[in-house]
This record gives sequence, structure tokens and C-alpha cells, in this order.
Amino acid sequence: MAESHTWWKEAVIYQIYPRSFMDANGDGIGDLKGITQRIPYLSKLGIDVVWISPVYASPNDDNGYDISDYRAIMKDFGTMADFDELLKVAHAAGIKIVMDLVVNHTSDEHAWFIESRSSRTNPKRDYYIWRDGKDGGAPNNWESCFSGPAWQYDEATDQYYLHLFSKKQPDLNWENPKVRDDVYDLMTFWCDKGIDGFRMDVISMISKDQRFPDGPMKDDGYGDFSPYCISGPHVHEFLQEMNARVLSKYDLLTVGEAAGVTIDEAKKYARADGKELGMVFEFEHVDGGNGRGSVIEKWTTGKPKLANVRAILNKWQTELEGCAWNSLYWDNHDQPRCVSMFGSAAPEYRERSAKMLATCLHMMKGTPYIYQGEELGMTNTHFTSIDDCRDLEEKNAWQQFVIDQKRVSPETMLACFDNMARDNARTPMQWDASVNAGFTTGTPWIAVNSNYRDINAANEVDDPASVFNYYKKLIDLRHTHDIIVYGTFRPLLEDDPHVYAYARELDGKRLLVACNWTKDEVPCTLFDDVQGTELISNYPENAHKKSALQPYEARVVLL
Ligand code: TEU
Ligand code: CA
Repeated sequence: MAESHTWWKEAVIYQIYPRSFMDANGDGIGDLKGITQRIPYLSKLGIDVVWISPVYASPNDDNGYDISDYRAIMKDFGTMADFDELLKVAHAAGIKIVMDLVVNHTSDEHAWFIESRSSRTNPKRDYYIWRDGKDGGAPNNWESCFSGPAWQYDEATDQYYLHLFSKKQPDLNWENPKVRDDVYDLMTFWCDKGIDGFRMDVISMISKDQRFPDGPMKDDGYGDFSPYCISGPHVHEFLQEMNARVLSKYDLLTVGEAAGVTIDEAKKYARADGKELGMVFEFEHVDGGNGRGSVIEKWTTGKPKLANVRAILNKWQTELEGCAWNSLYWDNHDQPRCVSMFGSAAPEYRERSAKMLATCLHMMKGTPYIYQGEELGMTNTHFTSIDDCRDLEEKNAWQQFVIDQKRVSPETMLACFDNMARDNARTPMQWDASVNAGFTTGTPWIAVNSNYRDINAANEVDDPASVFNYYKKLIDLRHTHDIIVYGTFRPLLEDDPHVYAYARELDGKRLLVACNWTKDEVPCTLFDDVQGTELISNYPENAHKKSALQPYEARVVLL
């Protein structure tokens, strides 16, 4: 099937974590008015779409991924009028707005759950997943993503409810058609307001194996739910129904966050005929398979290996070709900063490696996502104690592995947090060198990264050699060269220990891309004797060396 051309395949998406982006009222928490103030900055960068992490009413157990009212704006972030103003200003600037749809679960403070837990006979009881205990304990051995059992005992009705995330995030029962009707209604509410799409939180988990069997034992003594909750028996039926009932009625970008998704499943979620979603976020290149090793569970001080990352991304590039559309990302609000994880945050290499990583990703086939601050080369922060942490994933892991199980020393756990805690991505956006990096005039809800005086937007926006303007140029290139959007992907140098190289081909044109993933000069003859136009590099064109790539050098040549 010839590849269909559409706006969201040609777009570059910018993710905003509203709590940490810009605080307009001085309470130390980012808000909608703050985002509106920064639309000119986003226009200058040249992005096409903003994906905003959840802004709905929430008690913030998981910073908004625990929603208590889908039709109201979280008080911390402002009002519905503020949202309407942001949508208007963004659209006037030619920027589309994509909302974060979190419907695998709600907050336990949502009206549906308050009714559901009130009695076994309440009409909303089956909006959630309630089961009797077994052998005096939970219905099965599953562990939640945030440590501890995935079942919470509720004394009032002597049953357990399922929560694959925190106990304040009870899973919705998607088997119940009334739940699906209510979800489609709330989606329609936002589509009718004029939004331009949805990022769908853990959408691969909405269909569970209704037998709820024990999962394979993990090394922390709990069972793994993923064989029974990821890409479950009815997930595609539900998404095709969602598409028919809502998505197909609007011109939307849809991207499913699909933890655990395989290539074969991705071809169903992001099928080319558009009957489910537009694309998915796969996790393979940011999970343990990327060669980073493990101290315990996801936690490690290790770094990914080029061979692993390349094999994973090349597989996704080549195997989805013509069948489904890729999303492209290094960073988001759940991941450490890419320059720290995949590149080098060392002062002598930070900018070069940030530009190299950006080149490596943005010249691939798929829709690229830029996470707030990635375009500045922002880095991981440093945790001196658990008190520096705000994220419940970190706090719960600390309690489980350091305090309760004593399996990891405090020093090692803090080193793991430095390497990969989600809070690394959630420190305030660094706007300038003023107090709190210009993010707030109040006390920020989470500490600003101490390097904000050196790394901030004010230092970069007018500097043609900055990471910001490198990202801007990559975005411009994608907007002007169809080969970058629609060209086929062909791996090159697949066994090279240092260089990630590939070609893109379209209508007889060829794009050569090569990226040195190391801090050393390495041999590379890819560009020797080729006649072409250099589209971008993180080294001056007159500084290239024959048959070599310099530390973290990236080159893109159009033949
Ligand atoms: O993340 C789902 C998810 O898979 C994460 O648990 C991720 O694997 C983990 O954070 C990596 O350490 C989504 C949201 O992006 C995340 O912020 C929420 O906490 C989670 O769902 C629950 O809504
Ligand atoms: Ca605020």
C-alpha cells in the first residue's frame, strides 16, 4: 500500500510537562497561563504540535496521571478559560494541541470510584476491577509498576481492587461497555473543544485476561502482570470501537503509549488503514534490552550500548516500513535526560553529543518527539537524599528496596536515581540565568538543576551554534525535505562498534546519516569520495576529516 501522506507524519511534536514548564502566578508550580506565555518560544523553535501531559483535575498522587474529573482543569494549572485561551493562542500561532488521555485508570477520588467502592451493588461497582481475596491475601501475585501488590484491600466491601500503578490509580474495567461509553463521551467533549489529538497513557494495558492468573515470579518476590495485561485479548477490539465512535470523526494525531508492545502488535495498534491509532511509543530502546544492565528491576547505574540501541531502532524502522508509522523519541517525563543517558553530560561533550543524538533520531523515519528542555541539552540532576525526590515511583522503590528489603544501599539507590529517575526530566524548564532559571518567582515544587546558569534558553535562542538552533535546523530540514519524512530507511555499518549509520531513499535521492556515539575519533569512510550537499553537522563543514568521524560527530549528506 503506497504510504499515505498526512500532517502528523510531517510534524515535529514537543512534549510539555505542565508542572515544570512555566509558572505564571508565582506559586512554584507550572500552569496553563505559563505555557501560553511561552508559545512564541515554541514558534521560534518551529515545532508543529504540543503534547501536554495531563492538566485535568487530580489529587496529584502521580502528578496528574490520576484523574478525578476529566472535564475540569487541575486547580494548580488554572481554569478551563485558561485552557481555552491556550488553545486559541496556540492555534493562532499554527501550533496544534494534543491532550494526554489517561483512561486505563482514574484517581481513587474520581466520582466513579467513590460510587463503585461504596457497595457491591452500586451501579458503578463494575466500572473497576474488584475480586475476592485468595488464601487470605490478594487475588493473585501481581506487582504494581510502583512497587508492592497490584491489589488494594477495601474493608468496606471486603474485596480487593486492581491498580497496576499506585493504589490511588484504580484500573477501569474496559470489559464494561458503560465504561467505554463514558470514555468515548469525555473524548468527544475535548475533541469538540477543538483539540488536535490524544497521547494515550498505557493504552496497551486496558484489556486484561479476565482469569487474572498469577504471573511469572520476578526477583523481588512478586508476579509479573504483563503477560496478562499488555496487549490483552480485547485491546484491538476496544481501540477499533474507540476509532469508530470518536477518532474517525475528527482529524486527529493519536499516539498510544504501548509499554511492552512488540513489532507485530504495533502493526495492529498503528495499522496503516487508520482503524486504530496513528502510531505508538515502543519502549524497547529505553528499557533493559538496551544494554544498560540492572542493579534491581529497572534501576541501574549503567548506560545503554550502541549495538543494542541500534539493533532495536533498526528493527522498528525496517519492520514497520509500509505497515505502520513509527514515533521517534529519546526523552519524555518518565525517562532520564537523553544527553546524560545516551550521550555525555561532561561539559566538553554535552553540546556535541546532544546534537549527535538529535541528528541520529530526527533523520529517521517516523514522527519525532522533543521533550521540554531536550532542545537546550538539559541534563540529569543530582539527588543528595530521598528528600530531593518528588516522584512516587522513586519513593516507593526506595521504601521497597532500601528500607523494607534492604537489597540496595542508600548510596547505590541514589546513584541509580541520578542515572534514571523520572524526576531528572521533571526539574523546572531552564529559561534564563535568573533565580529559579526564570521558571518561577516562588519556591519551585522541585529543585531547579544547579547547572541552570550555563544551560538555559536565554543563552541559546540567539546563539547560532546552540543546541536549540541545531534542533531548529533539524525541524526546518524535516519541513523542507520529503526524503526525511517519507524516504525508506536502510541500515548501514550495522556492526560498527562506534558509528550509527543509515541511509534514507526516495525518488532516486539518497540521504547518508552517520553518528559517532563515542568521545573518541573513529574510522569512517562513508563520506569519502561522495558528491553531495551536507544538510547538517555538529562540526563545521571545513573541519571534517577524511575517513574519520570526530568525537560525537554527526553528518548528514544528501546525494
Ligand atoms: O507511564 C506508563 C509506564 O509504562 C511507566 O510506568 C514507565 O514504564 C515507567 O514510568 C518507567 O520507569 C505512564 C505515564 O507516562 C507515567 O507518567 C504514569 O506514571 C503511568 O503511565 C501511570 O499513569
Ligand atoms: Ca503556577
